[in-house]
Amino acid sequence: MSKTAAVATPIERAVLVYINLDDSEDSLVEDELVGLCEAASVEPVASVRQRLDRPYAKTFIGSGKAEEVAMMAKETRADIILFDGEINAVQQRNLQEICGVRIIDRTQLILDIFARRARTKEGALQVELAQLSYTMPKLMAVYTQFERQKGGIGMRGPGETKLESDRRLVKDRIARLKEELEDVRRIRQQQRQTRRKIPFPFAVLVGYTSAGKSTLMNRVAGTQLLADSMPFATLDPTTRKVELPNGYSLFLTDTVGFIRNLPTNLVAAFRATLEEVTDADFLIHVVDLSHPGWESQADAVHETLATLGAETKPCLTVFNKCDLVKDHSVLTEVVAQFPHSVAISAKTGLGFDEMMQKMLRQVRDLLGYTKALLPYSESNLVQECYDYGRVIQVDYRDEGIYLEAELVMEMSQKLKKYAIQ
Ligand SMILES: Nc1nc2c(ncn2[C@@H]2O[C@H](COP(=O)(O)OP(=O)(O)OP(=O)(O)O)[C@@H](O)[C@H]2O)c(=O)[nH]1
Ligand SMILES: [Mg+2]
Repeated sequence: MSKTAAVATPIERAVLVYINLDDSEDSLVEDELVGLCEAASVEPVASVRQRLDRPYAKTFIGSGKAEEVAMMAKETRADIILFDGEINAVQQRNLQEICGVRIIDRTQLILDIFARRARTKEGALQVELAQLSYTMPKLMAVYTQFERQKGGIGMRGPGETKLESDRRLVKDRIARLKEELEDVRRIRQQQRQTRRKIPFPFAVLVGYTSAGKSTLMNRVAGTQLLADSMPFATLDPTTRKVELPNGYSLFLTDTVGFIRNLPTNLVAAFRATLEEVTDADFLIHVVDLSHPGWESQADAVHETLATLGAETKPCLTVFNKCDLVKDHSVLTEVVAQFPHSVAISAKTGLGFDEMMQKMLRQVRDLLGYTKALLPYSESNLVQECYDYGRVIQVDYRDEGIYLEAELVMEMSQKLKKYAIQ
């Protein structure tokens, strides 16, 4: 980190509060939160745990536990208390009163990391919308509470007016951001439509954050995207053409990673970016096989894909970081267990030939093999076939133009009435 960046982002000391029920997940949950802290310049100074199947309405954790956390925060001179869950407005206010320091939840921490990573206008707009949509209900809850006590002593005057105007400001800003993002979306849609004219399928790299998507992209597409062990290194999508064997090509997009328990309004705010996923012809799901929790990470990815309505898309599962997996039988096992999967190392290039062959297979599945006899009056279709696929043979015969080609779906539909066996 550069000196100026270090000065600009003072480290905040935090007491971490875990609430997961399943003790077998303790180290995974802890490692993940600590990783998020590191990415947000937060230094964990102590941690507490209370196993809860559902949070308490008023204080999230039990009131006794809240007192304990408050003591701990005081003893460790913590700046914040960070909860590994989603805290609502009432709980946040009550906890803040008990503990006397700022209360932050996991979503706010993630949003903070996103805000640090946002480099493009689109990224910045999306992060701001997510932050405000997350803050808005909290602000509303506070406001409604004051509203209910209207007329009570101390409840009249500037305090209330300020809340009301703050609420309106936030609302206006949200509306503006949504409009601006709608423009971004339209431009992205146009770009995708233009790309659609190119006769190659589109694939998107999806996966848990830090699975190795950008590292894979850099190796297959020659990009120099930031690949970093910190979570959410990538925020904005990048698309590049990738050459496959036998003259086939593919357009590949690297985009933001997923994490478990992503709030839906956060996913919604990233709609412009995530439409790359819903629009793709197929997905390449990168899994970090060296991670002890890879299975639950893969589940979290499937859940997010379902939220996006992309769970039924064709998918190639790429088990990555195989250079770190000591037991080689694990590799053969997982590949045998998961249909359409391959084991690789994006770092060393291990397994890349096989992965490229699998990508090729997916691409060929998407191109329909067509044999047709076109009337000479439709000879313009021949050129279109060159544009929208791979022409294998053209023969100008007496009875018409004989054509054999592999074509994108729209094009093979167009030739359907001239198709021959
Ligand atoms: N040993 C090993 N490390 C890898 C491999 N692939 C990626 N990494 C490392 O894993 C870390 C995360 O890699 P990225 O490529 O940034 O992962 P990502 O999926 O793009 O992550 P986000 O953009 O944060 O979602 C980096 O430190 C990489 O160097 C691999 O095959 N083997
Ligand atoms: Mg990345």
